[in-house]
Amino acid sequence: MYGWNGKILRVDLTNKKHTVQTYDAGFATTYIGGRGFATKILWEELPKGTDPLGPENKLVIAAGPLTGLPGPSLGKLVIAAKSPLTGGYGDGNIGTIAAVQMRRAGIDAVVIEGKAEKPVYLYVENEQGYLLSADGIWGETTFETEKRLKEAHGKDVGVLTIGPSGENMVKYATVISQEGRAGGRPGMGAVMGSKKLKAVVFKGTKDIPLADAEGYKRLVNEAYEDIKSRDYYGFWIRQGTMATIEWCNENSVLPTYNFREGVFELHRLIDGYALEAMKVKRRGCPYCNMMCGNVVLDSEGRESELDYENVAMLGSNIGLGHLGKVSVLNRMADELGIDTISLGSCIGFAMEATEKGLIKDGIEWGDYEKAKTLTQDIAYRRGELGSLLAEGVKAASQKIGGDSHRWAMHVKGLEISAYDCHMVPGMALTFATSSIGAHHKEAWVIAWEIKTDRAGYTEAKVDKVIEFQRIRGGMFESLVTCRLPWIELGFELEWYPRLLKAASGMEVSLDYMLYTLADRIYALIRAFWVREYAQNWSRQMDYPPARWFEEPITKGPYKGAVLDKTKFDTLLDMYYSKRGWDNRGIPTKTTLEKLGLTEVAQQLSQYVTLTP
Ligand code: PTT
Ligand code: SF4
Repeated sequence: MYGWNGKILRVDLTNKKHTVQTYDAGFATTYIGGRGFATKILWEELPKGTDPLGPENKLVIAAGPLTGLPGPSLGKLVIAAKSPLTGGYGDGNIGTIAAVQMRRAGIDAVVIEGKAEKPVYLYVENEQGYLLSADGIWGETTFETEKRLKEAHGKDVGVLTIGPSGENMVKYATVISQEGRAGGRPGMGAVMGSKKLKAVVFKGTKDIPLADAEGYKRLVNEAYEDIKSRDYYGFWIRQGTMATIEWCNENSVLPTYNFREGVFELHRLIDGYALEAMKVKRRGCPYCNMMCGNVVLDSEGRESELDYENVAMLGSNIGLGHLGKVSVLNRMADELGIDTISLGSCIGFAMEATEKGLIKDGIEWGDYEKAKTLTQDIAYRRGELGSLLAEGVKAASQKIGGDSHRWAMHVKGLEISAYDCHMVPGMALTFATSSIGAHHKEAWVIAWEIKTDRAGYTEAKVDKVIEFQRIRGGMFESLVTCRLPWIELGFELEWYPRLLKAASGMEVSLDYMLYTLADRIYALIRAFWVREYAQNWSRQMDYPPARWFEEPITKGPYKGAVLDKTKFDTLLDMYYSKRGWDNRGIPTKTTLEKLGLTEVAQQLSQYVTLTP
């Protein structure tokens, strides 16, 4: 095989063993890589009811056939496991030199199971895995851990690490690399912590086998030139994802005061221009020529890498209009290994609960000093409030009661990322149907929606959500390449099958990736959720929070706007029907069989009655 290495490293932490599993071209083309591999492995190998924080859970670190090759924005990885935050399928995507080194180590994925007796880290070099003691780094921040591991193994190694929050199994602990790359929002860091696995270090010296090395090189040179020639390139390099703050505020979708509003009075103090005034450098993922990691010096004089989601959730969403201070919270989240979106949502939730008298001695809107202390408390599960919020907003609302479940901003337990949806039903459908719980990553329809027919509940919106899910959640997450060249600069999707053909020699068409592979992945992930929740599964799992239906926004151009529940239900019905799922959101037997998932249908029917 070319392109794929055809090997997966299996590591058992309990028995301190590793093996190399080979796979063939059939498996490679059926699942491609990344999320495709992860869904297949987790569906087959995790029995229903697996404890996400138990040794039986498996952590899958998976690349795709283009990952790690020189080429535009190809240095990404998927990290997946059963999520401790949602109880369903969880994954995240991270851009890191670890992706390149893993592939150069001769493997395409690592599957880690069991639990170490004492804290360890996994060192992988050229198909071999070594479990080494994490004495001296357990308890350290992600930045310090990566620094020490590079001192020990060389500055070129790739490191994926958790911080104290992962060690303490904070339910939204994430995995960090290179002091500013993060992946695995639904608690992938907590899964590592539960296994007493502090880090995974990759080093490889092998060449990735290419079918047409010369042709691939020519194509990649052309692709890099193409990206640089795009109109938006110059501005992208200046602000990256941070340009979104201004756009969101203008369009009244900037999450503000725990998603009560869509405009923030201090937005100018945290927007892309504020970033430009503070920026000291750029960094990003390997092989990328449109690097978007904008680094500033925060209010404590330390470097912090900013992205839109981080700033919106730790800025406007908690009422903090000071970019230097937001940057401190962001950098703390990276050092401690906590997801910024969930952290901002949890802090905003606590602020609202304080205002409403549901929490005593809580935290006021915009209180920066307390937000800093609370971030530490969450990471170390200290104190009543820190421990409460370490479980995520869904669990916190169940505990504090009152009407807080109406404004606990999550879907399926995963906190909503930074777009207020009082007045964008298509984006609300994105959050509702995202395959890991509320995340924008799979269908960022909001820009298109605002440009076309903002208020409508139309079939076109359902089609757009599915189209984007196929491209972003299916194709990009399986090839495991960065989707931003396509989204931000219009780099055409047709480049990817061409690159894949040159790398692997295989004709894998765009249509195949979008309509067969992606739909198979979505059905399989849905089956995973339904198997877990069984009789407790219902379409209620696919609803956005009550706030967007019940509490109109009170400011800005869309004052008075709320979502319409009946019309939202119509959107959801259309979505199910187009996906070939029944009105509970469960794939029908026919759909599963059509996608080559006959055995999945058989298994699933043990837990729920399948619609023929
Ligand atoms: C992603 C989510 C996002 S999406 C952001 S900012 W974004 C937040 N970043 C965090 C962070 O930083 N530190 C932290 N402690 N927590 C964070 N949580 C949030 O995590 C990221 C870029 C971005 S920046 C985006 S949109 C794109 N995401 C891609 C994706 O998902 N798939 C893909 N094929 N390409 C993508 N390209 C872009 O990558 P999750 P990264 Mg990320 C510091 O992790 O779990 O998927 O959630 O990977 O290397 O940091 O690059 O405005
Ligand atoms: Fe990484 Fe940004 Fe480049 Fe994508 S565009 S590969 S997220 S640096």
